[in-house]
Amino acid sequence: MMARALRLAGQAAYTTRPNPMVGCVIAHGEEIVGEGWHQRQGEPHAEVLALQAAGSRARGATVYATLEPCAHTGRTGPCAEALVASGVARVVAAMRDPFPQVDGAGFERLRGAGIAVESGLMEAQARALNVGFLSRIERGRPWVRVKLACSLDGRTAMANGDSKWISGEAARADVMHWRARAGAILTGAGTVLADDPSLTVRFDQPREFVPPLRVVLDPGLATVARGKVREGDAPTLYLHAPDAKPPRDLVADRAAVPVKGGMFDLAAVLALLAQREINEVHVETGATLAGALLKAGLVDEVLLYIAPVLLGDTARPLFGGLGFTEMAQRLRMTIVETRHVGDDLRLLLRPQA
Ligand code: AOF
Ligand code: ZN
Repeated sequence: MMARALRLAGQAAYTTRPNPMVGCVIAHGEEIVGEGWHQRQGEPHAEVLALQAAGSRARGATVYATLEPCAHTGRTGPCAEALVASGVARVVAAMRDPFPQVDGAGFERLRGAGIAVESGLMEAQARALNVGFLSRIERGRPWVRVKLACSLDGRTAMANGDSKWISGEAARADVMHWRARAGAILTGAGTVLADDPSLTVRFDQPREFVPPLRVVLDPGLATVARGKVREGDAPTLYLHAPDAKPPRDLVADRAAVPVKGGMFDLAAVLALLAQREINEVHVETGATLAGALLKAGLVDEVLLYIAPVLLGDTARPLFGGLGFTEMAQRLRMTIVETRHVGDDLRLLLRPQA
């Protein structure tokens, strides 16, 4: 039942942000009497939809929820209240909701009404599902995923900057899904100048898809008047140094971020994005920014497409500025997942702490 609730929750991967994905199944033993998932911010929560489907059959039933039922009145009413009113006998949650307005208050409300409450069933899967939401609430910063495409010899572009194309069409289409689930797509001014990416999501979008925010780190606002990154339906935010002089006619959304030693304070960049309710940041950029994020310990995940081609030893590396000289300095990563995508190999990696 919980596995099913988790699958239902996952259907909203491209539409719920900044809210978490939540699924709910209501059952009597093996018989499911109602189910639902939270599709979009402002729309009913999973439990409410499942209760609606179950109607009077909710009485005496067991509720499987992938997240603690909420206790607050946000854009919608409290789920815990609705569950109490429906007469369900037992609630099994995958995990507590760390959202400050819930954080155990949902469980308390249910227990106070005499409902049996358990939490922790398939918790690891539930946490993985909402890794971005949990990162923002618990750490005050988004989950950072750096996407890179490289050759077999670990190169991302020729010395002259040309990188079109290393990975195949299937890999480039696969990237669209990762962009779509992120709240923001982050790049640097150097990439805007060199590659002129649009950083939009191009695939069969679900109903009412909200395009991710495109974020350009541009200390001197050198790129605000150029680039495909300004075109299309998606919003664009420029982050610049405090002393940058914005052009007088600039209409773009922008914000100043502190600079330390000539480099952006990347932790401050992420804190700013969390304040804007960004759960997952998808980074598509060159070796300099990718390397700086990695060095600062701010990379949670690397999404790496490896193409079976060789670019040679004057081509550019994956992460710049690491400057390691001793084996003891090496940075280890754990391979979380491997998969073939078209002719390429896709790795999901996590830097080790
Ligand atoms: C639930 N069931 O299906 C979801 C929950 O103000 P709102 O309505 O947008 O509420 C958002 C918060 O509610 C969100 O941050 C999270 O803590 C919780 N989400 N809770 O009981 C659901 N989506
Ligand atoms: Zn709720």
